[in-house]
Amino acid sequence: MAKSKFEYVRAFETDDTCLRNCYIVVRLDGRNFHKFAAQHKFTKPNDDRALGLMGRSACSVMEELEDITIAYGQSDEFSFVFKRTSTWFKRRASKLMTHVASQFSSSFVFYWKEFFGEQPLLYPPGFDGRVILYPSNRNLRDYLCWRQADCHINNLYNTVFWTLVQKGGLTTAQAEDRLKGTLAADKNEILFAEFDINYNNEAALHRKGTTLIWEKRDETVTKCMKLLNKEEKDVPVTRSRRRVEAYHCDIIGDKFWEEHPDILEDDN
Ligand code: DGT
Ligand code: MG
Ligand code: MG
Ligand code: MG
Ligand code: MG
Repeated sequence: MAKSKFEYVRAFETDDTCLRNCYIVVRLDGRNFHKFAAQHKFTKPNDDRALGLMGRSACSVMEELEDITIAYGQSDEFSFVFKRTSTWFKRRASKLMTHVASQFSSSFVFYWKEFFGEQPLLYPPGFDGRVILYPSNRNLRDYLCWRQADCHINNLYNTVFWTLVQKGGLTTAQAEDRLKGTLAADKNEILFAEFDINYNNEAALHRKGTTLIWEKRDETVTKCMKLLNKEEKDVPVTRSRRRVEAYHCDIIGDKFWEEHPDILEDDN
């Protein structure tokens, strides 16, 4: 086929193929959600509508795109892990990242009403994306540990901070002062001693974030079958279906990974 004289511009495209054998992680983060949360009156420190919408949008990403085996989200961010053997879009980083970001953003708007009801979406939200490659199972697990530890640190701080303000009557400046230099144990103690709150009893969604994985479920439906003697009979038919399941559990320890051995592929 004849080529136009303009074809040469294609050669300016750079190769951004992700290294083979590596897990490909795409992390999205809400653009300027400090303002977005304030304008949409998110409850502090956690807004379950917003967290639910983030999870629903991430679920849509997993269902619509190929080869994502696990996703983890907290606050205004979500990380998606493509299996290390994925060849989707020839492993081109820009293709994977932009598909994740656009599918997530459009879902966030599409499902807004399911979570916020009549409260209007005031302007179109955006999400940035980045791609990170992890060559070993340990590296990938440590990445997810890092995000869940971040969730824990921020949530413990925010829980004490807003309890001091909302229940303790402190100003935000006073609460900030009070928490300066405190360790995790001090924060737990403030909650327990002064407000009778056991941090471990706070919602798992807030303490642990959201982990999405694929799970096989047996689904039984009743089908009407014609028998050889032309009689009809209702018979149960069981099929195995794959669906995205949400967990709000610890993913730092070994338990979760032992219970879901299919998420990680062998290191060799
Ligand atoms: P960025 O990511 O650099 O464009 O800027 P931000 O403002 O998105 O900053 P980031 O991502 O470090 O922090 C997330 C912000 O989103 C933080 O200000 C708190 C807010 N946010 C996230 N989830 C909730 C929530 O459930 N409730 C409330 N009130 N705020 C939330
Ligand atoms: Mg953000
Ligand atoms: Mg963030
Ligand atoms: Mg096209
Ligand atoms: Mg389950």
